[in-house]
Formats: sequence, structure tokens, C-alpha cells
Amino acid sequence: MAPASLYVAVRRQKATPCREGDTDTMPEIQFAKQIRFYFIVDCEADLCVERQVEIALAAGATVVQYRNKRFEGRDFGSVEAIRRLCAAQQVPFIVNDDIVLARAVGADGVHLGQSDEKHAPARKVLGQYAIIGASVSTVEELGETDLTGCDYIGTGPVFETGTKADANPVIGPSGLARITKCSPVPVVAIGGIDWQNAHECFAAGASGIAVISAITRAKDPAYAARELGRACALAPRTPRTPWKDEFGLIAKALEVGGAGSDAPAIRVPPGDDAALFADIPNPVFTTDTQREGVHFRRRWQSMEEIGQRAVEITFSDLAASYARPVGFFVNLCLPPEITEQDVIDLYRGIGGALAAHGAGLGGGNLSSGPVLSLDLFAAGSGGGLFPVRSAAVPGDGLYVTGPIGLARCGLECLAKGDHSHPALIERYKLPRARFDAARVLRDHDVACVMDISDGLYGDASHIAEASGTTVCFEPDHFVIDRHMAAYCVAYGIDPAARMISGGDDYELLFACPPERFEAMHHLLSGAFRVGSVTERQDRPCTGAPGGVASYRHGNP
Ligand code: TZP
Ligand code: MG
Repeated sequence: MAPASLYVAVRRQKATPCREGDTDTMPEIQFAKQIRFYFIVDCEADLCVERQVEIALAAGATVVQYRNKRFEGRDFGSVEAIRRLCAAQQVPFIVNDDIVLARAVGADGVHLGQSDEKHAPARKVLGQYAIIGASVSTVEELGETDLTGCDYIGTGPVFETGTKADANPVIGPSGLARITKCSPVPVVAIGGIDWQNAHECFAAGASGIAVISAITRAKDPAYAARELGRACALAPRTPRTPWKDEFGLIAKALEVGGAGSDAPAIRVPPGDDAALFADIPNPVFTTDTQREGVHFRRRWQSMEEIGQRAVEITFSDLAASYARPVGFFVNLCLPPEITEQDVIDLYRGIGGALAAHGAGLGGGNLSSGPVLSLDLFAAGSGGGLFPVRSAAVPGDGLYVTGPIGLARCGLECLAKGDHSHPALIERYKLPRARFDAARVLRDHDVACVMDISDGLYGDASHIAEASGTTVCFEPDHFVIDRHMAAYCVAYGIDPAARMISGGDDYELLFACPPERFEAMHHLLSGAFRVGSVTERQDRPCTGAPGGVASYRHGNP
């Protein structure tokens, strides 16, 4: 078996330069530089982990580790965001403890403690170029640890630390020196390190320092991180933005987004400090947020589709308010890997949807951040009646304007990679704001309306709470969409339960006397009864199949 240092040398042939213009080609030296400023995220800190990583990267961190002792599936989005932040700066991204998570997120490596998995299986799972680290606290432990396949060791705590409750005894710089002298692989010092004592670790022979609280719990994390970078003799990095010329990109984006086209309500299109709108009778405003990993995913949807969907779901609130859409605004937060073309494509989607609704783009802004997110704002012109959730009364029926549960099935198809239900996927990707149905409801004086974004259960609960009533679901009346029925058969799902729990359909949910529904039913093809409104009981909703709960957006 070759010595561990040779493994490092061989594997590091693929190592990327630490910094642009770095001409040192010796793989070992390259690797030692790559672990010089090792930042570990702190999931218990007030500062969010993505922001911690942005700060560390800006200060020159050369490697980032995701460490979360209470990891749950819902954290995966933020792990992905951190990986992307690191990738944009060509900084290796390491996952602590968890080989499977490291593989799933496409991390550059894994760090394993003495009680975690061994290095050999990690290498098998993560491949020959993965960076694999191990924790070693004492010379004795070093002697007992098989470092075959291991690229570096983390050693400490060098100083007192409050971050790791079960930390080994402090070894001090002298203990660190004893280990660096006999370690066959580079050593990263850890534990209680800050910018004032970092030099003691380098003097003791460490190739790098690993820090958590010195940044994440600092009064001024950016300042502390910069000082740590300086202590590691690293220059700060300029954060990457997706644009070379911000104003040029905004101008181009607004153009493809339809600003300046002939939307009747906009007198002076964006381009000046603000846009000038014509008078809006009964102005109605609404806002929404769409965040990658929560509401959409780029690996499932094109940028154009994300833009189109953003308009439809924001306008859906206007439809549910009997308002005609007039103007739309969007502020984008862009992670580093987004390209100018991505921004243009997103605005193209927005422009297409606005044109279809005869509304105009009133303005937009760009900023950089860890995940793609869209802050959305829409203005509309209300009709005479402004429907509210509190207007349901006992004796009303509860109805929907069209099929529900489909979007959730479509989302699951995307997550599973099952492309055999295109109608369901389409429904998730491109819902439509139901202005057509809203007109019929308004003409028939329906006073209690909302759009279904959170799922029938969640949204019916809103109506029940606001109106002081109880909604009783009537699954016997449910009309089951044939595409959804096929999906439910394939996956053994109860369609009624799915219709109650699945969200993101953006149909309208409304309450009115049953005679009124009968009178307008012929104008609302696809509408059907889902329940009845009764005097308030002990719960907002009854009649749902057992175990049915509300919907979490973007999470199948
Ligand atoms: N392993 C040994 S000490 C330590 C770990 C994970 C915690 C280091 O945190 P801090 O806040 O930099 O002392
Ligand atoms: Mg561990």
C-alpha cells in the first residue's frame, strides 16, 4: 500500500489553483495552500449559513466545510447554495461526517471524525479526486489512525473552544507542533482559533487553521473574517456578480420583459428613477417571494418558465381580488453562477406572461446573494366588489374553479424524474391566474374568494378562521382529474387526500349559497363542490381523510 502522502500527491494532480494566477504547480504545495483558511459553518449561529460563507469567501477562505449535527432534509437547499457559492469561487466544499450528503450535493470532499465512517468507503463513494480529512487529537491517536486515503488531518482543540461540547482536552500550540512533526499529511489546526492566535498555529507547523466562532459569533463577522484572512496572508476576494455592466443588463432585461411596450396603464416606462402609471381605479396591490429550493428549482424549470410562473402566481392574488392586472415589478437576488443570459431569459418569461395579461413591467432591480430569489410586486385595478375570506357564512357551499392536486403530483414527478405525466408537470411549472373564472364569480356577487396556493386544507382553514366558521370537506363531490387519477393509481395515492393536501394549483376557492353556484355553473366549466360551510365547531376543517395536512411549497 502506498504511503498516504503519495496518495495526496497523486490525487492532487487534479487540484485547481487556489487563486487565479497561482503558478505553484507542486500538488502538495497547492493542496497545503487550499487548506490554509478553512471555514466551518455554524448552524446554531444567528447569522444564516449562506451569509457566513459569503463573508468567509470574501475574506479569502480557501476551503469551506458544512457541519450540521442536526441535519434534516429541509436543510439540503442551503447545502446546495453553499456548494454553489464555493464553486463560483473555485473553493473546495467539504461536508462534515456524512458521506451520503457529500455525494448527494456534489461536495469536493468529506471530513470524518474518529467515530464516523472510515476513509476507504468514503473514497469509494466520493471518487479518487475527493478531499478526505480526518480528526486526530493526539500523537497517540495519530499512531493508531489508518490515514490511508486521507488528505489532511484536523487537529485540536488547540485553544479553549465553546463550540464543540464534547471536544478533547486542549493540546495547545506545543501539542499541535508534536503532531505536525510526525503527521504524514498536512495538518489543519482547529479549536478556539482567532486572528490574534492564528500565527501560533502556523508557527507550530500547521498548514491551515479552521475556524467557526471567531467569524460566526464575532460582533463584526466581516471584520473578523478579513483579519483572519490577513493572518493567513491571503488577500480578500472581490465577490463575483453575474453582470459586467449592471445598468446595461437591467436595461436589456427590462426591454425583453416588455417595459416600454404598449401596456396601456404605463405612461412613462421604467428607465427613469420611477415609472409613471395612469390613474388606477380601485388600486389593489400584492407581493410575493419565490426562492430557489423553496418554491422552484433550476434543475426542473428553465429561467423563462420561472419568470412566467412568477407573474402568474403573483397575478393569481389579483384574480382572487377581482382586480385586473396593471403593473408588475421584480427584484432579483442572483447567486454567482447565474449568467447574464439567465437574467435575460427570466425576464423574457416575465415579458411573455405580462403581454398575455395586457399588463406592463413597472421596474426591476438586481442584487447578488447566495440563492436565486425573486421579490415580486403587482398592481391591479379592482372591481366594485373586493372579495374577502371572512365572507363565508354557514349554509354556503365551498367550491373550486378547476382541478386541484395536480401541481403537487407534477412536483413529485420532477423530484422522482418521472416524465410519464407531462400534464401534471406542466401544471406545476405553469399555473394560470384564473381571471376568466374570477369575472364569472364577480358577476355573480360571490363575496368570499381566495386562490389556492397552500392547498385546499390550508386555504380552506384560512376561510374558516377568517369567517369564524368550520369547513366540512365532502370528498364524495370531488371531481378527480384523469391525469391525476392515473398518477395516483401508479403510486398508490388516495386522490381525495391528494386534492386536499396538494398546493400550488392556483385555482380559486370560493364560498357562496348553493343556488348561486347552480346559476353560474354553466359558465365555470371544471368548477365543483368541495365542501360546506357550517357554524364554528372545535376545528376549522373537518371531513379530511386522516393524516392530511397542509402543503409545503416546492417540497414533494
Ligand atoms: N473540533 C475540534 S474543536 C472544534 C471542532 C469542530 C470546534 C471549533 O470551533 P471554534 O469556534 O473555531 O473554536
Ligand atoms: Mg464527525
